[in-house]
Amino acid sequence: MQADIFCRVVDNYGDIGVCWRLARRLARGSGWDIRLWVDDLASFARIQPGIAPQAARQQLGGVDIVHWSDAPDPALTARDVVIEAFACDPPPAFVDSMRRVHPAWINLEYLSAEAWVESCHGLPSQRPDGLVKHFFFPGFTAATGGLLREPGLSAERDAMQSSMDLQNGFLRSLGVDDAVLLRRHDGARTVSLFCYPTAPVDALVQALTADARPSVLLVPEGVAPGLEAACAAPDAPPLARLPFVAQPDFDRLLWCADLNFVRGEDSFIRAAWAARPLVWQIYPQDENIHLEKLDAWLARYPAPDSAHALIRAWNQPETGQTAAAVAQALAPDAWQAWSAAARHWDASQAALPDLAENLADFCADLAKKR
Ligand code: TRH
Repeated sequence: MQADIFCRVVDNYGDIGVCWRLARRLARGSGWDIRLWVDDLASFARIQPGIAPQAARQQLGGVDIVHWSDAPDPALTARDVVIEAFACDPPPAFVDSMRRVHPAWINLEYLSAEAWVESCHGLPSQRPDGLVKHFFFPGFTAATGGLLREPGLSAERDAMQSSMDLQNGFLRSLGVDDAVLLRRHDGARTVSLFCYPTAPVDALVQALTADARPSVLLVPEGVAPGLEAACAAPDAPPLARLPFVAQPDFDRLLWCADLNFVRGEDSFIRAAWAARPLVWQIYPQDENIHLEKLDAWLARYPAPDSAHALIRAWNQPETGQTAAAVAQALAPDAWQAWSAAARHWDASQAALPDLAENLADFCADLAKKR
């Protein structure tokens, strides 16, 4: 199959994060010839070392990367499949070329746990010009498009999580100093934090400082800039700042942590695949629409009430509940229950076909009907 994936970076890193992961998964896993069109190569370069932000065209990871500029190369025309991520509208000239070949046209939607997704997944939209666009919804059930998960992920994760030396060697390679690694070795809880500026991080630091079990914090550079001040308090957890790393190393970071605070869409799913307790900060939307999406996911997430309460507090900092909620969720019995639920959540999701397999099958079916 020859496919074009179109990605417009709205903000943050999730749009390119999802598209890059999908492109690599289809190129490597399904052997597709993938052309990935990206408008903002600077954001791409932040999460993928080796990306040249000025290059009109480059190859990386078996993917042909096209800078989606205002004047796309007219020689680049539609082939078998067009994947439009998050309704980003491919260039008009490219859509003209689609009218000549009538490719499978997929609109890859944002992830939601809401029930209506199942009834919309896979539906066609017939356009006046004769082209048909199909809506492909990621999701948590077999009645959706599923979630991206590479084969062999569980085994690689289990190997790393079973070895403190492997983990500390990896963290040392990211610049984490020996004092922090020693604390981990002595049983400190490792907390990773990837959040939006609105997250109540001071309350988190306060609760971790008060907790019987010491913690260490691993935080990417630029995230929660006020954290250095909060962690300067007596007995506060030491803070290790990390560089932005490529997605496979970001996965390894999540696997090294006991508790992962994540955000958006892609890191949220990658933390689930770490099979460890996670706190999700959902991408904020107007009129609190994001809280409905959060509740829809919490209804599926089999963690104890104390974990649900912490996740809600984290997404509604104005309620001032975070510090108390952290203490309750980390209490030994609650923590054990949450850890078991995290393993169950990963295993139950791992049993479903991954999004790339579902997408490849979906496009193969469409090709048969052409
Ligand atoms: O960056 P985000 O907040 O992106 C968001 C969401 O995708 C949201 O759905 C979307 O509406 C909004 O953008 C526009 O969070 P997310 O989804 O976790 O994407 C971050 C990506 O960055 C993810 O693929 C992981 C990757 N990453 C790395 O590869 N290395 C790193 O060091 C870090 C910190 C992140």
